[in-house]
Amino acid sequence: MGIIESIKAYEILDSRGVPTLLTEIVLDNGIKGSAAVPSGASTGIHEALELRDNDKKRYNGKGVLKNIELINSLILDAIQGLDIRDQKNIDSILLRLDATKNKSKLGANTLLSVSLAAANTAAKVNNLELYQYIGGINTNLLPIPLVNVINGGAHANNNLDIQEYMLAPLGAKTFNEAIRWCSEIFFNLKELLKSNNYSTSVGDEGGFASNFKNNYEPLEFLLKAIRKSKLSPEKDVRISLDVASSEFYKQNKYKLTAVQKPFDSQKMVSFLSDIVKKYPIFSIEDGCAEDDWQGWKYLNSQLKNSIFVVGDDLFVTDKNRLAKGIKNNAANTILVKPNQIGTLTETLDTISLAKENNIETIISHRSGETEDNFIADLCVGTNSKMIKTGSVTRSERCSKYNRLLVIERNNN
Ligand code: 2PG
Ligand code: MG
Repeated sequence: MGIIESIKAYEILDSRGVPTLLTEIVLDNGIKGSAAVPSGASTGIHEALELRDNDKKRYNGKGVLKNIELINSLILDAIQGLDIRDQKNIDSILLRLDATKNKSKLGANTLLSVSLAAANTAAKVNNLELYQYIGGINTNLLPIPLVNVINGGAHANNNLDIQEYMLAPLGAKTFNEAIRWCSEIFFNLKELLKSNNYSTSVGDEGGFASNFKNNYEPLEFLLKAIRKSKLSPEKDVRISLDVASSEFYKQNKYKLTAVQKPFDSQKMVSFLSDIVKKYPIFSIEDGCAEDDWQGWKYLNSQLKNSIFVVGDDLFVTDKNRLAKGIKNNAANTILVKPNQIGTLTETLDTISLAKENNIETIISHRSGETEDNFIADLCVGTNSKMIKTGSVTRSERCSKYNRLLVIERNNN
């Protein structure tokens, strides 16, 4: 047994220096568990809301003291005395306390910090690794990491429209080998950028944030870096993109900076299909904007047989939006970010719906992260085929990769 006795919440900093929540649950038997929550930059308009203080005198209004107050009073009163192993009950109480459609009363950040801390604490009570607690005994699949080595869009101060250029080491025999390949490619890429007098400073997710001639040039650099690492850009390592196109969708058109005339949906899909023809692409995320359902249908019809067509802003980890996507054949893969929806139960429900409908799942970090590595366990615990958690540099990204390395090692 383990009964919730108290909760402590702290205002800590995320990887961008912005406040976020660290919440710790303490049980009557002295066992404690905690979780810290991340925060996005290219957030979808349908995401659950983050609650912040809006007190301009502190942290530019981004403080989370209000959230801490809510946790210490309203939330503690409602869940004190409950069995920590009853995650569904705890989450449904949190949802009832909020009772808004987009979690605007208590904040998805507030709810998620409590929800994930509860799961971490319950795993300890059960003497289980977190991924085993989440998924049971049939959880031994290590994911393909999608490693973001070139940053653009809202994550960098450069001229790239496409937000993320990632390595997808699909040919690696182990997770360990996948990470080694990506690290070696990262350093070869750095050499190539340096020798071309390109900047090697990095963006929010630890990938290089240089300026490039156009949106294609990073793909050429990646091909060179993969080959320089004695790997095949077809069989061993392919390329994944997060276009994050909602960011440049204005008045029903895609306004890429490099292109004079904005694209309509059809042209946007042709632009992406052309990239898939010319380069070894593994997946494309948010190729169309969050409400361009016609664009998505066309995109998926063109590309679903050759690559993973991934919905992030489109689905926002919401099972209702995913259901609409399934009905409309809008994508074959969903990006899963627990803080887009607010509780672990809702996240797991969305993953279940995806699995029942043969939609692949990619568990994902946010661009503002902490050292918390819950998503690594969530990925293994749900047998998700892929994880997206940034570059192989910056500790808030590596903490997820490092946790997966440990899980793999302990299972062999
Ligand atoms: C994305 C994420 C993570 P952000 O768009 O997929 O890479 O970015 O957290 O800024 O929304
Ligand atoms: Mg995205």
